[in-house]
Amino acid sequence: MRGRNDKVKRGQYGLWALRWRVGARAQAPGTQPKLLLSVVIITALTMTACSKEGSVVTPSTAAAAAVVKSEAAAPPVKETPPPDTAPLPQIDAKRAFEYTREVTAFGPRYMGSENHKKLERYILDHLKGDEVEEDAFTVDTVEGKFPVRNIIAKFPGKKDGIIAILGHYDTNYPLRNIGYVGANDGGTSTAILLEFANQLRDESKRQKPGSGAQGKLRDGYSVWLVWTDGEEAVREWSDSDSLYGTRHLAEKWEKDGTLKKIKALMVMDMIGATDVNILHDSNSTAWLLDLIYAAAERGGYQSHFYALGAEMQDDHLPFVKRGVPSADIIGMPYGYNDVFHHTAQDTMDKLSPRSLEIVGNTILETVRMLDQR
Ligand code: 1BN
Ligand code: ZN
Repeated sequence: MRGRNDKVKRGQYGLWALRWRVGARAQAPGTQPKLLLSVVIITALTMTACSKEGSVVTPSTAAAAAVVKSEAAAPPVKETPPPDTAPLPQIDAKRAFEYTREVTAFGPRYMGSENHKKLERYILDHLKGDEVEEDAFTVDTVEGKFPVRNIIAKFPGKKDGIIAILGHYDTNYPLRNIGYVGANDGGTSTAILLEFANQLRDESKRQKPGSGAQGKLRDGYSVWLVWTDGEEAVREWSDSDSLYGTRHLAEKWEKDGTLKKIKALMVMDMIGATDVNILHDSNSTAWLLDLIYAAAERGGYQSHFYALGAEMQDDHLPFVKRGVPSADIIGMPYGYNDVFHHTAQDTMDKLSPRSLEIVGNTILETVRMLDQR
């Protein structure tokens, strides 16, 4: 990305605007090298053809020359894959928005709080009947000890490998007394995962009746949804004061061999702001960002992706550091100049179901595309 675009520094957190060099509108990042490559190939072919034109062609040699020429010009026989006509996945955006409202209505949900416990119960109640694992431990921080709990719902697939989708449910401890409710930051990530769980559950119900497949394995990879805890700092964001839940989970999954099975890991964060802008994060894995962009294009959502870039620290980092293909899908800036982020103004009125739909459909489409690899 850095080599391909002009960056213009903007605002806090080192956000940069990306000005694409090819064409007026943003290009899918993965398409530019291919375009360049085809230009090189076409030029080489044309130059070969031109050098032949210098030789003398007599009537007796004309037919043979024509054959040679047509053979030279014949394109290599290639199997063209059939166009992808699969319907775009469609989440229930109104329902996801209602989940966001219910989660936000608990109030501040910082680690160790009663509201945090209520929210854990709310998530687990939604996952009744699913395969759920909890990763619970205690963390020692500069503000004291806190219980931390990652909640993992597993939707097993026929293919060997895991697609993990993560989103944090905690809100900020330092903001506990200012009426901070984190509608977008914590609320939308919790809600979209609940909606993904509904979709993955329905997927098995939609399997062919009589095939014996209902309620069993999905057609692609296993999908694991992870409601992460302790993403936020308890005092001030730093390597040691942040990402408590995922630092623990990544270490655990490294030890038990899970990390090696993860084909892709995607983090949902602050995805619900009206007219959402998903950042292009340079800490994320390039091919996965490109695939997500291709999925967004299938839905006509690409104008909501990658207009701005930054180097994000988020729940994907502990996995990036261990070589897992990972992407942070984060909507920033949140409000003009990011004014709603980590303030008491992070409330429901700043959000829109349409943004949940755009990001939700794109991520489920990405899962479908990953399943085909
Ligand atoms: C995302 C949501 N983050 C925190 N809450 C990560 C982040 C860290 C975002 C620093 C911006 C700056
Ligand atoms: Zn936050």
